[in-house]
Amino acid sequence: MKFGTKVIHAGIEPDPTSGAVMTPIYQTSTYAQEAPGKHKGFEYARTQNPTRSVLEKNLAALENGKFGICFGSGLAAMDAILKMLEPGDEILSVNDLYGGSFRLIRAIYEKFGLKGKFIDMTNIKNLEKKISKKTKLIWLETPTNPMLQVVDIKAICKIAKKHKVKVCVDNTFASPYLQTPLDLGADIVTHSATKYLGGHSDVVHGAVIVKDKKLAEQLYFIQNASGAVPGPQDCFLILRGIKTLHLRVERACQNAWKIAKYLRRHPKIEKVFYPGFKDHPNHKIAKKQMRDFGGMVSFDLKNNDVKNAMKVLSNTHLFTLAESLGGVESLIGHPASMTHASIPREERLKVGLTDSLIRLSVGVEDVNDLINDLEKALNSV
Ligand code: P1T
Repeated sequence: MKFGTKVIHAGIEPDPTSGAVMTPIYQTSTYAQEAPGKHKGFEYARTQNPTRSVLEKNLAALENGKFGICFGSGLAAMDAILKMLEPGDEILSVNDLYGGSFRLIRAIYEKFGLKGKFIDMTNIKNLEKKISKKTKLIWLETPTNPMLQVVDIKAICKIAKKHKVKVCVDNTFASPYLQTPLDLGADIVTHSATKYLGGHSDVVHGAVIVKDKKLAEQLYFIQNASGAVPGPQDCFLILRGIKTLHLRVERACQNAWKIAKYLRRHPKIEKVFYPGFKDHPNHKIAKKQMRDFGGMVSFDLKNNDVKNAMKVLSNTHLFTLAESLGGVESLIGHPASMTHASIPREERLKVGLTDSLIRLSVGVEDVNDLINDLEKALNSV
């Protein structure tokens, strides 16, 4: 099955009890048993839910994995992955990542004896230097949030395998339409399904996808034992969003390209971060491992002028000033005060995340209207 067919059909059959073509929302917390232990595979809705099961199968197919495991948010999904580790274990992570992911490692898991090290993995030598006997997990985001660095998943997995270290890729920014890390050797893929998978900014949800049965068993165990599960209506919304994933992401990529090129020509702009540009430092690897360059664009104004950045952020009308990304509507954000406020300033500055950086999540509107909107906002500077 090709991707555009999988999004609509993989794991999805008409409902066995009614023939409903769309997966019903099984809004129930429990299931009748004929006799103790004699049931239809569903006992209690934290453990299993038919709406969630369909979504889990669909997600597994999209990522070319075997098992999907759903959670109440992207961070709940990450939390479950980290719970597979033991005190004393070390996580090597990319040094540019979503602020909440950084915070989960630093402010929660370090208390329980895990150690997080955040390094520049665009240079593979850094990884080879830092990997040790204690390293048990490599955490990748690619493209990264918000600097849009791209790391070489295949090369990193090769090193990780040599050291028997698991690799998890947060595939939120790319979506499985643009990139399937399990095909490149990753052990685990995770998503904030709140973003491109859901696609309509109306649900918070997380997912993990793996190929390996043992890993899946551990994750299903944690899903049930810790209980951070999504409700059936949220699963329904993600299933519905996924049906147009390929169409939405394709258009977002086209729009983002045009906007990135427009911004780059603009005299008030110092730098545009977009992996599609030939002179982006990771362009070659992005071209190799992704099917297109994504719908996210970041940029900095001349002289890193914070006051001017605030003017731009306050003067768009189609681009809504808001956290999040990956919806049909375009959003504009200020990572330093919004999505990445939990990362210490000196850490942010090391990766180029200045106080004036602006991040765009480009939606699927008419691109000329979007460019006009940015033009007007830039005129306010
Ligand atoms: O918000 P939640 O569904 O819990 O997902 C967390 C998360 C995980 N991974 C990445 C790469 C993310 O970008 C996010 C959430 N990010 C935003 C809300 C944002 O605006 O960047």
